[in-house]
Amino acid sequence: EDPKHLTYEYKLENLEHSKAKKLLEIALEKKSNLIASADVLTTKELHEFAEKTGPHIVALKTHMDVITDFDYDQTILPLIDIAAKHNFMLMEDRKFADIGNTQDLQYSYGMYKISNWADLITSHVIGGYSSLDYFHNCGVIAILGMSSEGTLTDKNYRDEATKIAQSHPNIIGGVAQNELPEELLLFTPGVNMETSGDGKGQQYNTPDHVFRNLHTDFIIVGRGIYKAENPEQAALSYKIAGWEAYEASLN
Ligand code: S5P
Repeated sequence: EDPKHLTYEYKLENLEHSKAKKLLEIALEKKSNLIASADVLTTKELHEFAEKTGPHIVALKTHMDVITDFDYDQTILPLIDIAAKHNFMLMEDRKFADIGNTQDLQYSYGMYKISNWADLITSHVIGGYSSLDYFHNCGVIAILGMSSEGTLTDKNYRDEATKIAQSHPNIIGGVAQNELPEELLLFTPGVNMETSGDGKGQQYNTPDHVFRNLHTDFIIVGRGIYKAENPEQAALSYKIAGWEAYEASLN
């Protein structure tokens, strides 16, 4: 009988994109499916958070546009070194949502120069298939379904967006709250072991729920880690919970 959840080994063999392979290799090596969301406001906090959580995560997800003292050399260059030291990937949660030409500019220019350093980026697919053509040298994670209350990503939208994600060679997976076709990696935010919401529309599930019911591949955890009293310990707890939930979902 086929296991319900496909293994990381199977996906590593079957997926083509180098960034998808790299992510799966790190997952197997670290026994981790945890992506920590570093939604902090200063360069110092970002670097400290990356150092503390680095050993336990496969990727660090950022919103660089909330870093109040952002400076390319001060913020990005040390972060690249920390990522190399602890072997995790950098994922900029930019959620592009424009025409191809504008996304091309936003990806490579401005202060953030995302294309220089991000291994993974998030993008809406609202602009259609060819709006995604300019994201070279990174793995694109399509926003297919959102975790927030009242989101407009209804079934029809998700189905159409998923078709684009399946057919576009730059896309390695999707952010969603539902199961995806096996050729797409599934990234699930809205994960917290302590609480079911944040009073601002966010809706949380446990690691166990998202592996068992959605067959997710990677959990994305923000406040559950960076707001914890001991973020390093919290990262380790989510890493262990995520890996155990993955293993349990194979049976
Ligand atoms: O549907 C989504 C998609 C994303 S990428 N819901 C989300 O919450 N996210 C992001 O995941 C969000 O922008 C934030 O950075 C993180 C969740 O953070 P938390 O503090 O609620 O765990």
